[in-house]
Amino acid sequence: MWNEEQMRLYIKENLSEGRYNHSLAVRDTAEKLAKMYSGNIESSRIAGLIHDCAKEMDKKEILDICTKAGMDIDYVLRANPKLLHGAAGAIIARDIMGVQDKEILNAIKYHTTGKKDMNLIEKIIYLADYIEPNRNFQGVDELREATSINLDEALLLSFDKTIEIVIKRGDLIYEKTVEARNYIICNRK
Ligand code: DGI
Ligand code: FE
Ligand code: FE
Repeated sequence: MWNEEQMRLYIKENLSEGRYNHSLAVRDTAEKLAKMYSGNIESSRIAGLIHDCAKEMDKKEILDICTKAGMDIDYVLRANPKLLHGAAGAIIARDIMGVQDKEILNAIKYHTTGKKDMNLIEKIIYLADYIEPNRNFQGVDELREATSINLDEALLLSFDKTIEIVIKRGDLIYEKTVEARNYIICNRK
C-alpha cells in the first residue's frame, strides 16, 4: 500500500486546490473523530485524505471505472454518475494505491450517500466530509455540535439535510440515502 505521503501527492496532482485543501481537512477531522469515538486513527486519516480522489474525473470516466469493476449501475446512478465518485475512488484506492483494508475502501465508497447499518469508520468519514472546518452552509454548526454528542443523531441530521437539498434541486434521491436515514430512525435506542 502507498504511504500517506504518496497518497497526498496523488490527490494534490489530481484535484483542484480547493478540493485538495478539503481533503486535508477531512483527514484531520476524521482523525479527531476517531480519537473521540475510539476508532482506528490511521485508517480514518487515510480514508479522509483520499475519499474524494475521483471527484474531478469526468462522468464518463467514473462510469467506465465502475462498470469495468463489475458494479451494476441503476437508473439513478446512470442519471447522476457523480454519485459514483466514492465508488470510483475506492477502486482507485484499491487498484492504484494498493489499499486492501475493506473498512477504508467501504468508507470511501459510501461517503456520499451513506448506507444502512454503517460501521464506525463509515460514519466518521461521512460526517468529517460534512463538517470539516471549511464547510460553511447554514446549520453546519448545529451539525458539528451534534457530531460531538452522538454520531447517529448527527448522521440523521445530515441525511435529512442532503435529502432536502436534493429535493430542492429536483434531483433523484438514491435509495441508499433513504435507507441510511430510515435505518437510523428504526434502530434508535
Ligand atoms: O464530494 P463532496 O462535495 O465533498 O461531498 P459528497 O461526496 O457528500 O457529495 C455531495 C453531493 O452529493 C451533493 O451535491 C448532494 C449529492 N447527493 C448525496 N445524496 C444524493 C445526492 N444527489 C442525488 N441526486 N441523490 C442523492 O441521493
Ligand atoms: Fe465526495
Ligand atoms: Fe468530500
